[in-house]
Amino acid sequence: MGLELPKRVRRVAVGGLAVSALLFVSGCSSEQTTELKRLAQPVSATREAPHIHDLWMWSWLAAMITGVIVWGLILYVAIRYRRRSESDVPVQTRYNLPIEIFYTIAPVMMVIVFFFFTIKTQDATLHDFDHPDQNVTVVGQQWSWTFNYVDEPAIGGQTVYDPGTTADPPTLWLVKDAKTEFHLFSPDVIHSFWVPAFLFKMDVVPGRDNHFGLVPNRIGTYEGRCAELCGVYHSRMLFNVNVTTQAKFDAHLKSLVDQGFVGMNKGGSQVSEQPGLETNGGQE
Ligand SMILES: [Cu+2]
Repeated sequence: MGLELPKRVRRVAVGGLAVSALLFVSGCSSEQTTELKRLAQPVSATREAPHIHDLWMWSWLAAMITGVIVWGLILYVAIRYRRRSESDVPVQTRYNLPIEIFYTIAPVMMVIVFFFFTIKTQDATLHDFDHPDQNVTVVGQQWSWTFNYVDEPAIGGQTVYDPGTTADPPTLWLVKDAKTEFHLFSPDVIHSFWVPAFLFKMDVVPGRDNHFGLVPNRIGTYEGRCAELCGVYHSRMLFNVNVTTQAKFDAHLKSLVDQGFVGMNKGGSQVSEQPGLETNGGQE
C-alpha cells in the first residue's frame, strides 16, 4: 500500500498535465493552430516564399532533434555518473579520442548540410528574370520609401513613382502573377527592404545595385518595413504592399501620371524636409 501512493500521485499528475495540455490546444482557435504549425511564419504571398518557409521549418526540426539528443545526454550523464558519496569520485576522463573526433566532425557535417540547403534556397529565391513583366526601383531614404514603376507600357513607357513621407507611408503596388524585378537604391544610409509576407528582406545599400525577382501570387494588402536601424525615424519607415490585378494596377499608374509623379525619383534633396519632421529642423 505504501508503495502504491506515489504511483497514484504520479498518475494523477500525468493525467492532469495531459488534460491541461489538451485544454490549452483546444483553447486555440483554428487560426492560432495553423499559425503554430507554421512556427509563427506569415502566410506567404509569393511564388518563392515556400522555399524559404521549408528551409525555416527543416532548420528548426534539425535544431530541435540536436537539442533533444544533447539535453538527453546531459541529463543521462548527470544522473548516471553523478558523485554518489564523499569518498567515491567518479572516473575522471580527460581525453577520449573517438568522442573528440565525433564532436568535431558532427557539427561540421551539420554546417555543410545547412549550407547546402541555404544555397539551394538562395538559388530558388534570388533569381533575376530574363523578361520581367514589371520593374520596380525601390528607394529607401531617411525616413521613408519611394517606389518607381519603370518603363510601364500601360502609360506609354513612362516611369512613375509612389512617393512616401514619414507622415504618410507609401503603398507599393504589384500585379498578381507578374514576374517582378526589384532594384534597391539608397541615397543616404543602409536600409533594409522587408515584406514579412514575402518571407524575404534585402539590404538597401548606397552605391550598390542589390536586386532580386519574385512573383506575387496572392491578392491582398501586406505590411512592409525597414529592417535596418537607419537613424532617428527608422521606426517610421513603414509601407504597405498592395498585390492587385493588372487592370487596377494600370489604373493606379494613370492616377500617378495625373498627380504629376512622373520620372525616376531617387530620393535625395527633399528627404530631410519631409512633413512630420519639422519639429527637429530636419536634423538626423
Ligand atoms: Cu531605414
